[in-house]
Amino acid sequence: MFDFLKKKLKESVNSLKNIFKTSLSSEESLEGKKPAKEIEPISEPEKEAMQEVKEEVNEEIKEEKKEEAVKEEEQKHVAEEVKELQKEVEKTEKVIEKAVEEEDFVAAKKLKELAAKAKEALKGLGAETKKEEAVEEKKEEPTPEKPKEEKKGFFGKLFGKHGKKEVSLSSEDQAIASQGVATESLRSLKGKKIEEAKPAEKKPEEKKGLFAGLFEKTLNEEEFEKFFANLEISLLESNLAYEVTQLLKKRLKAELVGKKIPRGKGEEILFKTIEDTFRGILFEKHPDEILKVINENKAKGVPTKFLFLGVNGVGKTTTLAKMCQWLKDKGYSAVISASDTFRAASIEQLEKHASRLGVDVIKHKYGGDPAAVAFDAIEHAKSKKIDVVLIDSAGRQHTSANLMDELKKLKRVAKPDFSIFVADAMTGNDAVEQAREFGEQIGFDFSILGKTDVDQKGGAILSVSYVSGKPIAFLGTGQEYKDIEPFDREKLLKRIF
Ligand SMILES: Nc1nc2c(ncn2[C@@H]2O[C@H](COP(=O)(O)OP(=O)(O)O)[C@@H](O)[C@H]2O)c(=O)[nH]1
Ligand SMILES: [Mg+2]
Repeated sequence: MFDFLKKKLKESVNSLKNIFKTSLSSEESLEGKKPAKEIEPISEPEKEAMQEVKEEVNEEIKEEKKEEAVKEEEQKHVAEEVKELQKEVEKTEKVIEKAVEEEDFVAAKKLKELAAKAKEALKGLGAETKKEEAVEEKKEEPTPEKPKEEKKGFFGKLFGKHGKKEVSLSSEDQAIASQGVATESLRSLKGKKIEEAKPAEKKPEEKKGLFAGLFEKTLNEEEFEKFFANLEISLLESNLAYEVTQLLKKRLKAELVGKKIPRGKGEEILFKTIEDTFRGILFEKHPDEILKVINENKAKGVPTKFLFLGVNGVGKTTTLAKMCQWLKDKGYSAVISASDTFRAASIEQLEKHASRLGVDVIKHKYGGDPAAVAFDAIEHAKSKKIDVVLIDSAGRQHTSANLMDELKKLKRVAKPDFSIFVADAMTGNDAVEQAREFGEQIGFDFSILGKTDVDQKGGAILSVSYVSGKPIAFLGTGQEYKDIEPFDREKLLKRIF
């Protein structure tokens, strides 16, 4: 019943992701990568490895009898550059951390610039971007050992001692590199053959904090408005009432604007806020509360009266019949009041239901006074000790003053224990408008939303109780008597989230 809404929410999540994407990375998406805090710093073994690479690279140059003296010269400088690189890691880290503290966009801008530099340098290293294929073997070289799990992290892969491999960086590594590690020093390593990572000892404590906060993002008001404008259209298309969209806007704004949102958390915050808001606007009427009243009345020897209200064709009569079955299953006796004296064949329709359900119908002529029919049905119930009176009513447009007056009279005379507003979930915002109108003019105790089995959008269910301020007791889920289920908020939310 929420297929449409779910699709729309997913789209809005993607649009939120895009906002992050454009701010964090110039061309490559960093999306889906681990949060910065999980990125490894340089461990001691890695530092040693960096040192070793100097000798090994030099060795290699000699072995291969490099003809170009310039290149040989460059190779000799690797060691110094590695040391330089270390310093720059620390320096860059501080700069970015400071920038993040001060203002996220400054940091983001910085990241962007550095990312561009890093990518350029990495291109020279023949870096691969596939995350999982961290190390790609060169055909002409001996097959090295399989890369081990621990060989994570930028430096671990860049500098290591076993296996002669071309460096291949995962996207995660590129992300790290793009945070400033790849600088001019890194650039100077272009074209060099670098050894694969030595398996670094895991030092979890060092993993934390080094780049913490780098992936944070702060949405400004303008970005939020742009994002929400699209989400709002989706929500309205899903039949959510305008009031609900505005409530969501307020809540989302409070959660997203001006707050530091760690990478990958935007989606979570978005969904959680929407879910919490939906939870807050869905009021349940537990069936036990209804049964309690019936039992209390029964103890007093009086019938419990249910009045079914709603516009034409929403499913009042069908819902009344379903409720009759539900109550009968619980052991209560019932009588039906054919108080829709307006619609052609309405009395016959009720008689059919009644005979199938094995209950009596109290009826008058067509065009008769609905309140008088209800009066008779109640008297009948009293004299026959029947537990429940189910009062049907005529549905015309909710805007019809005549109908509303007639219903007011019916309610005055019948004095129902429960006035039930029946709506067709499929009609979306119309259902919400009807709930508002019936609520204001007649007043009701709870709603039953029918045809939820054929409603793809779900917005009416989410909006009716909020707009009317009255709980939902049941959902109609089909055309059979059994197709009615107590409204369960959490179950419903699980279908969306
Ligand atoms: N699919 C589906 N159809 C329903 C449901 N409830 C009612 N209907 C159908 O809606 C139509 C109108 O129902 P009816 O009870 O006559 O509406 P009323 O004019 O409000 O009394 C009938 O064809 C019903 O079978 C439901 O929960 N699911
Ligand atoms: Mg009817």
